[in-house]
Amino acid sequence: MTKSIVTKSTLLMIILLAFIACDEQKKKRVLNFPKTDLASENLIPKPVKIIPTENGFALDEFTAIYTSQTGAGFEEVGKFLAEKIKSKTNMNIPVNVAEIDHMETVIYINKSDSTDLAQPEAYQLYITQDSIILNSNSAAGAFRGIQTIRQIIPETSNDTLASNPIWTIPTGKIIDAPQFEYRGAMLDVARHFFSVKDVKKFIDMLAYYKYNVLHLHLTDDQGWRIEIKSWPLLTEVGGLTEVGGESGGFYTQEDYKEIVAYAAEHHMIIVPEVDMPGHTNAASVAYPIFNGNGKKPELYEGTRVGQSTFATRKDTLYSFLDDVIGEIAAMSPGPYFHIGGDESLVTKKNDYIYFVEKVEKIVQKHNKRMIGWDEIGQANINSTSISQFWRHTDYAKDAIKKGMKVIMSPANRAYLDMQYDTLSKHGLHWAAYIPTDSAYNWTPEKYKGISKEHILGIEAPLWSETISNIDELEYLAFPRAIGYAELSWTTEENRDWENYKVRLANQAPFLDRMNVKYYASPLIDWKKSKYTYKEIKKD
Ligand code: TNX
Repeated sequence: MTKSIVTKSTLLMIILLAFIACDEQKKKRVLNFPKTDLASENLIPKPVKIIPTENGFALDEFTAIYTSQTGAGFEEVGKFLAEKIKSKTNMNIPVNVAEIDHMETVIYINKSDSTDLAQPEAYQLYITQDSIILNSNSAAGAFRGIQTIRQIIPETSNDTLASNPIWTIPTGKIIDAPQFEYRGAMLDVARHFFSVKDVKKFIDMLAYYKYNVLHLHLTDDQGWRIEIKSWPLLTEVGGLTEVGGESGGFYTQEDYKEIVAYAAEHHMIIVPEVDMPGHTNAASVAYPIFNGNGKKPELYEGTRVGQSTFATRKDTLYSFLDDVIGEIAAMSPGPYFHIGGDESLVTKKNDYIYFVEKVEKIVQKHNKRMIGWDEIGQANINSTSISQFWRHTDYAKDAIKKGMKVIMSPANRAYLDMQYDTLSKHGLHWAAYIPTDSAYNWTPEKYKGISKEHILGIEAPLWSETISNIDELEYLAFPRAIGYAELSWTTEENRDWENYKVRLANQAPFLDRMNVKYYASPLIDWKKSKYTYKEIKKD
């Protein structure tokens, strides 16, 4: 087994070296490229450094992909790239095929141990006329690198002297790595349920912009959306409803595993959230013994918050939660488990603190780091737990005093469910109106005096009180989620609204090809858009 791997990878290496060395053969075609400029490509997020060399690499039917055979996951990254090239250009590019009749250009995805690439998810691209070499230390870094390649393949082929269609890629060098290790979006599947297919499409879009986290808000007053085998009524009863009176829905454990696996193929993790001790009406309808608000729980389809609580002093509650957290943790390979903890308005403060401290232990027992909304900063919890800052600066700072890291999601800047302006078809505006520029134009690295060293990353939450299908989801998420991708990845000195705005305008052909029903903000001069601002105003 080992022997055959070595033989195969040696063979590929020989082919590659022969290819790189053999100049005579390669120059068979005279390609008439206009001068290119890698630096003016519409890359989002903007890379750390781009050094253009003004030539062209020809991606065409004579291109082949080779990958490291020894680095775990590299071949899959190569296959992923081939699949995306196929859907953009309709060409079948071979991956790690040893014998090719007529090969002109090569994309080589290489595992490199260079110290330049020590930072997680770092990658470097060297693009010359006949080869693209993508170096990374890990498959995750290589995966981020191929998103850059995808973004610089033009939407259409160009005319050259060659007889076959050619997609010209500008030559040069790109050096890149993310500024934050946690780059997330959240989807609330509790207020309205979204199918596995919808979630996968959202993952497709997020991965293209180098996100690595999708947080799923799996439970709330209006619905419980994840099957728990040891407590079946959670979904059988608690999954029946959603906001507005439509029937709800839930993920079976198989569905959830399918989402987790799909995320993993995109080098993303799922952060599962069970929101508690408030936001627990659906669970309490299923198992009234855990209800702590003194009222008879009934299924709820409205949008008020802060009415429900678990009975936090009941010991049986914690064996129930041990089962729930245990089952979900076992299906979630990521390091985090989110316990919610927000807006527990009818839980007494002492009871709330008691609850968070007990639940932290359960989360740790299942080998996960606890994340909670910023209110958890009131409890005496461990420095390995994480506070998600959404509203209360003081609580976030309390968490920092305990040595905890913070995820930045301030509602007035980072909430995808806030309306763009007074004309927005969907969304709320309790925290702010967030037009496309104000979503981008802020500095999460030093927001409200929280400094970068305390920040794990950024997350843009999409609450679903006002949206019930994928088109509405996309209207609120895009284009703003593209801006949050850049805030998470690109450092402050490398960001600039005027420059970003042009790159964003040029995402339109991709968004249209993906059939994403984005909001065509009038602040952006969209390159080509099916949806005009006038059309939006008319509905
Ligand atoms: C506040 S943000 C909430 C959610 C709502 C959201 C609507 C947070 C931790 N809690 O329950 O869905 O506002 O914008």
